[in-house]
Amino acid sequence: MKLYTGDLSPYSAKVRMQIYAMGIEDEVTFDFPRSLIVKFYQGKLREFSPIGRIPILEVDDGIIPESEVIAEFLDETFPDKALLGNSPRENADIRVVSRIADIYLMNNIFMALSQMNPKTRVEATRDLLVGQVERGFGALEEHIGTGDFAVGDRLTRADCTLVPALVMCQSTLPGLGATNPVEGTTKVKAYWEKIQTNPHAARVIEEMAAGLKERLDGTERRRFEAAIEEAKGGG
Ligand SMILES: N[C@@H](CCC(=O)N[C@@H](CS)C(=O)NCC(=O)O)C(=O)O
Repeated sequence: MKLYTGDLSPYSAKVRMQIYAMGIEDEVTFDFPRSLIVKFYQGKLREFSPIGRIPILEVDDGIIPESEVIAEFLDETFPDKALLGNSPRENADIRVVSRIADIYLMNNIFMALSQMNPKTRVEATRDLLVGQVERGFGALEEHIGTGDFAVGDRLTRADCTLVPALVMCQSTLPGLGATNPVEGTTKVKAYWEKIQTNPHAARVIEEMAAGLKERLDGTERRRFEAAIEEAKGGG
């Protein structure tokens, strides 16, 4: 199996964290070949995967898009290592936290990225999206557990989705002129302080930081330009 993934991509980080925590790195290789890098930055990834977004899991008979679907697939493929709970009820709690992180935090933050530049910002759009993120935090504060992990007493898929989402909140909300909503919470704040010491969480946090650095210092752009040049040369 091959996972097409990017360091900075929180949806990719979510699946990578799951793979690390399941201990299945021997089963899945990580890649983002030049041909796909070119398509990704030219907005043509949908020629490879109709949804046109990463992560994408390539399996023997085709591709699987969407981080949550890939996550379920990995759990079902390696059931003895699945990052779910001990009962249907606990699984429901895990899925609720994962959905809050995915849909109400990450999705709104992604849309709000278009409002980062104060010169072109539409305040009403920014307010709407930041408001939705804050509302998501209100729900998260109610649903998250009080132990070392988001749900229950071990690392689950709830943590794998939540950690990259919280990284995104930390790195983008100040740029939108908003306070990171983590600061206004009690349980989420305590969780965030603890989970960063977990080795699988720490690993994806570091990878995302490396990805952000590469974006800011131009390394990512240069890699893309080199990939285009090589593609033109047919090399
Ligand atoms: N719902 C998708 C979202 C994936 C997503 O938005 N990925 C971003 C990178 S983190 C992407 O590929 N964006 C490219 C685009 O929007 O064209 C998932 O869970 O996998």
